[in-house]
Amino acid sequence: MLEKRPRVRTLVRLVTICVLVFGLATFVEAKKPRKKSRKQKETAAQRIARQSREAALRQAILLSSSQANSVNGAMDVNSGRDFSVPTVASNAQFISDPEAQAAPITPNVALAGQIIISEFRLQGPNGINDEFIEIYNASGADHTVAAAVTDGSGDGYAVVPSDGITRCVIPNGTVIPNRGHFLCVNSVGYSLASYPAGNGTTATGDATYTLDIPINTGIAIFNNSVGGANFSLPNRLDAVGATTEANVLYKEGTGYPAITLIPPSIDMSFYRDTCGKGGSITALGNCSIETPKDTDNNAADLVFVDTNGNSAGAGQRLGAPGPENLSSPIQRNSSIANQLLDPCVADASPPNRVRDFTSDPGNNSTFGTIDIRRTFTNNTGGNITRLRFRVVDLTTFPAPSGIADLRPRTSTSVVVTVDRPPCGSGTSNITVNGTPLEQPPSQPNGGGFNSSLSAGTITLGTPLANGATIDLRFLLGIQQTGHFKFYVNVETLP
Ligand SMILES: [Ca+2]
Ligand SMILES: [Ca+2]
Ligand SMILES: [Ca+2]
Repeated sequence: MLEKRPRVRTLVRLVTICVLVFGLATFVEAKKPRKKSRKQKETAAQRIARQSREAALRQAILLSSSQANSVNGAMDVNSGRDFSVPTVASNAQFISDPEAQAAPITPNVALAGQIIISEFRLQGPNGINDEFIEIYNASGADHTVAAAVTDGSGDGYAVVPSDGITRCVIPNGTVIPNRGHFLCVNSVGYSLASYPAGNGTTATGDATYTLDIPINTGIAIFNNSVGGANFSLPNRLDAVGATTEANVLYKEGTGYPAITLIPPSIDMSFYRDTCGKGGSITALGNCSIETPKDTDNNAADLVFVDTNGNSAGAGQRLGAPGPENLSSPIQRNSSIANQLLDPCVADASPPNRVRDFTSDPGNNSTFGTIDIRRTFTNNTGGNITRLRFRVVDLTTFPAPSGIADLRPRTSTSVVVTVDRPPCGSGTSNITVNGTPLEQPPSQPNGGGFNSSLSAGTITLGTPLANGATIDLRFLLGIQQTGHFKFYVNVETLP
């Protein structure tokens, strides 16, 4: 169970050196344009996929970071870069090709690494059947499922553990949006069906099964559902398995560290690193990626979290499962700009950041809170009907001395006085909306890695129009002072 860390620092040290930089990442790859002749060899579908990848690469993450020894953070331009996506030479500007867009798209079978297992667990507080397997479209474009081998009966891509018995099939014709998800759950025990997803929907399974998958068992996704010899390495799209999994077809590399201790009711998950630090609590500085990491080495790619910060043999850090399905919001870091709530004031000063020293142990804030406020702008080109933020990197439990132990908390709206440009010409009062911590899973210790916080005022009925802004706050309880970081991915609908 989570334990409070000894209070070894003096109150003087409460004047923590917390530096937060909330930087929008705008990554622009500035290589020279490719020669025209090479482009002309692409099929229409390949060109669309390439353009989508290029657009995605230009969008980068944002979030916040801390710098180890500075007191005043500055606006930092960060770029999340996904090394798992094939690098494509990019023109500086996205140039649409009407002919290509208009051409009929023939479904293409996914290649290895394009449709991957992005998160899973094989046990939960509801018992051995409290399982889910989340699939992610990493292809760089919307993907229409098209099995490589068919037998005419329910064809699609199969999710299969190492017993060889198919648990879920993603049916042919299913469209998984670019960076979208498909969720496979064990309907006997799955306990996270009410975790928020899209507009009025929750994280229910897109497909279900009922046969238990034992803990540490390897799981693969294949480009067909025919089975037998067709469940082979050439037909494998991705796999995740523990070091104890004997069948190498169902893991990548030597496997993730096997879970050796399973405390009762552990609300755990393995998810693919989406920051590039492997779930490190102490590594400061910017994230190097913003999409799920897949280097075909489970041990390096997967991060273990649970809501009590247990040490179960596979890594220890406070965090939460976050199952996503076809209806869930999609990461759009590049389309949502952010800036200081009050650009006339430094980012570490009120109202952009407020440090409250009031001890509130009951709310995971023994040493008070920090409250980070930002203004977000919708640059997607259309209405946003859902907006939430997923924690991809932070300092939290169990943080060593000198590193802050932060607990993302539910916040409610507050009225704040701001200056705003033209600076010094008068102030105004604005409402800064809260961001509730999304549950379940129950997070009695506060949020952590992979937790999500929602901008609840943005809905189908009250969307955020293109070009419109919303002022939001992120409330973080402090259980130990020190240097900190806090990075999130932005997820939206549509
Ligand atoms: Ca199980
Ligand atoms: Ca892989
Ligand atoms: Ca997830």
